[in-house]
Amino acid sequence: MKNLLVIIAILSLFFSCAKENKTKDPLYYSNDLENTIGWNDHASLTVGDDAHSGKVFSKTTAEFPYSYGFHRTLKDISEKRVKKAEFSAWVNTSTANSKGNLVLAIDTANNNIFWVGTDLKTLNVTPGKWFQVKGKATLPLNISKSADLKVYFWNTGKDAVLVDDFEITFKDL
Ligand SMILES: [Ca+2]
Repeated sequence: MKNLLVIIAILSLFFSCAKENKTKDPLYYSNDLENTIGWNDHASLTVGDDAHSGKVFSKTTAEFPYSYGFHRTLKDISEKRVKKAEFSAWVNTSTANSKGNLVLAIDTANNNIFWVGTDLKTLNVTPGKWFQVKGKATLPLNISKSADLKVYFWNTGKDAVLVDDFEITFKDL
């Protein structure tokens, strides 16, 4: 019994360290949107009991199709070249006809130069139930480091889609 307790203590220490290391990784970003209210003026931010985490989520609609999201210049993400990205968000559709993509886009001042989207229609979606949407991207090597990388949900339908709990992990060269 005593040995078992020691093993449990060691394991819990290991897992708490693993989590801490992840949040300290400069190439890892997460946002549960809980601390955005009052500090970020984004029309989609909504307070309600139906969030995936806490009380705050991003509600996309035909009127406000773009969710709250990530936006950073490539050179500020890493001094080296950003090579890969894995991104995810939790999504809750209101109907079976809800449409949209979880998007990673890279834009210069005037143009979109790279775009990857995970389309809801490729997933087995149950309306009213939170599920995690994931995407992956390998970035082209010839893009300017002053371009902006964005991750967001784009609602392309007529019905509301709720979004919460973003995670992004970059890999650099
Ligand atoms: Ca939340």
